[in-house]
Amino acid sequence: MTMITLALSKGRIFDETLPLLAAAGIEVLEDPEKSRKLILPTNRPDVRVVLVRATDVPTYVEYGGADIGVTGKDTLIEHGGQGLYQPLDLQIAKCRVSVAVRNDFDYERAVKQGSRLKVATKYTSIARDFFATKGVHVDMVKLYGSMELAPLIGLSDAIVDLVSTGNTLRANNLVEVERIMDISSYLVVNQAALKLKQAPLRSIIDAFAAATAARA
Ligand code: PRT
Ligand code: MG
Repeated sequence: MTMITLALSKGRIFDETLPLLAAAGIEVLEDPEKSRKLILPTNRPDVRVVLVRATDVPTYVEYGGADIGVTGKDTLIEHGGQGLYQPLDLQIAKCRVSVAVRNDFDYERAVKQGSRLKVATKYTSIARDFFATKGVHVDMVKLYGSMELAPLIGLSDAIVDLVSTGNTLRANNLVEVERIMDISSYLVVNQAALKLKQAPLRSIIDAFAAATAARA
């Protein structure tokens, strides 16, 4: 039997991948919010799910710790995508990467004056590219979470972060001043596994593709 290992992160990616798995005839047998297990069995003896941090999904798949995974485009860009086949935009966990500032900070003016901008973000690669293209000089502060706090306590002028409803920004007196890119989650596949486990992986990819097309 060829075992297929699928890497998912808890939360929205797991939740939004479940219906696609169901369409492929795969049912996860334990609820990650209740179980402490990191390896979850499915109704198929040849398919298992491993739970990893969202930012670690591309790394697990790159090194073959998992054959296949679901990860946000944001995470994929920051990872670099090396060693990964990206066959499918699943159109789930949608959001955008944006620039936000305190609502009393004049971003347009700072950009026009050519001021150096202090930017706090987890997305240093996306932010660097964006501001370089704009011709804005930035000092980057790398954070791993709660980016919204940085401008409020004077750690930065701006943040580059994910925005979905905008509620988090509003709750912290921040405003979105630029949309950098739209984000959704992708299926990623280990390139070597795709050759060695071609038939079972193809059938999962095809079922995900059909389910994604049916929802569009
Ligand atoms: O939470 P943890 O640190 O473990 O990891 P993570 O934040 O990387 O994982 P998770 O599960 O929160 O996000 C996984 C993926 O979901 C991301 O890589 C995105 O591709 C996607 N996604 C979609 C989002 C959002 N929408 C989202 N709204 N990820 C995070 N958010 C956060 C955002 O960072 C901000 O703090 O939600 C807040 C904004 O939401 P609104 O609705 O208030 O605008
Ligand atoms: Mg999160």
